[in-house]
Amino acid sequence: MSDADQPFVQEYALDRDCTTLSRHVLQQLHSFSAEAQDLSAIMNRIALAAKLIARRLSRAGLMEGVLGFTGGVNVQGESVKKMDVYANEVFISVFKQSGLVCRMASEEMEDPYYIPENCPIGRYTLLYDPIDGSSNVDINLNVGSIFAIRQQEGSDEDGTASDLLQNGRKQIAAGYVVYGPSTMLVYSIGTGVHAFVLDPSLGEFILASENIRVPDHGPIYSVNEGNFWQWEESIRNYIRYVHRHEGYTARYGGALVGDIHRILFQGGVFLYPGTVKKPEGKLRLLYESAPLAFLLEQAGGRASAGTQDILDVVPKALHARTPLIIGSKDDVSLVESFIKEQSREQTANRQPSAV
Ligand code: P6P
Repeated sequence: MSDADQPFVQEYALDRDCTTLSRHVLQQLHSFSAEAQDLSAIMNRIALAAKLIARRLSRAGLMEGVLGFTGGVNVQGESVKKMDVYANEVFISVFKQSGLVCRMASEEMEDPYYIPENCPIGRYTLLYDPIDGSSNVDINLNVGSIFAIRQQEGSDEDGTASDLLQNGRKQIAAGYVVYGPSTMLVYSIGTGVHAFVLDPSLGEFILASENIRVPDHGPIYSVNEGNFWQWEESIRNYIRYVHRHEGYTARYGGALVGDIHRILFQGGVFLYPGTVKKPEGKLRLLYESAPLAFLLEQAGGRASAGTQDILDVVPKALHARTPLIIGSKDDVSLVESFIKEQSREQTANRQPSAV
């Protein structure tokens, strides 16, 4: 590198190190309006929550009271990990006294949590899964946090949060944090998908990838094949197809965020289908599937519940579940083609045969 290049490289390096999350939001919005500043500040608070969670995860094996179960069961009927509780409280703490978020809906709380001191000013709701994939925490494998931001519509005086029971196109921002070899925050405010890496030496998330595009097709299919015999025949037919055709490879980490992160960068499809016993599937709509669907659509991918886009699904309840087929648009469409084929066959079988 010639001496002449030195200043440019240094300037670029400095500018890159200054491209923090809050600055990037304002750049993306090309605005310093009150709404832009709000969104920038909210993202900054989410980044703080991520840093606090990452710090605890990095020392979990050395500290008392971090790993293992609390002995309680959450609204989902799932055993609660100590890390689930800690992470949930971190998100609440970083938004108190923020004047930003009035209401918080979490996988770990049956009802939304209100922050009254924020409500006259902050009209935003944060929907989040504080630690996704917590079964991985005790074995030091990647876990994640998932978040979505919506405007609060109406006063919600009855506390039913009924305005949250709207489809995912009401989201104004969404993203996830993946706690892996590095901690990465991936987000979108509707202007593309962008990834930041936590630089521990700065204590800041620094821009790493801008305008990420998921490939139209990829080799990965990510699904828990242990559920094979619980699926509809259409999903079993899709799995038989990828087993019998070259160019596919299975990757399943048991933690949604890590599996989605792989597909965002390498292409392919993640599936958590419904089963005959639980047609609604396992994953939650409002704070898992809808935020990830927002991101993948922003990256040129797709997310389907099987017969409709995830972003068009209207939840009947705060903790509603949905089947999820998400990733490269060609691969999501291929899965849907097997579902459509089964539907056609079922319809044909119901037709009275011509005599
Ligand atoms: P299964 C983790 O518990 C989670 O909610 C997601 O992170 C993950 O994709 C899924 O459940 C794994 O579920 O039934 O394959 O263990």
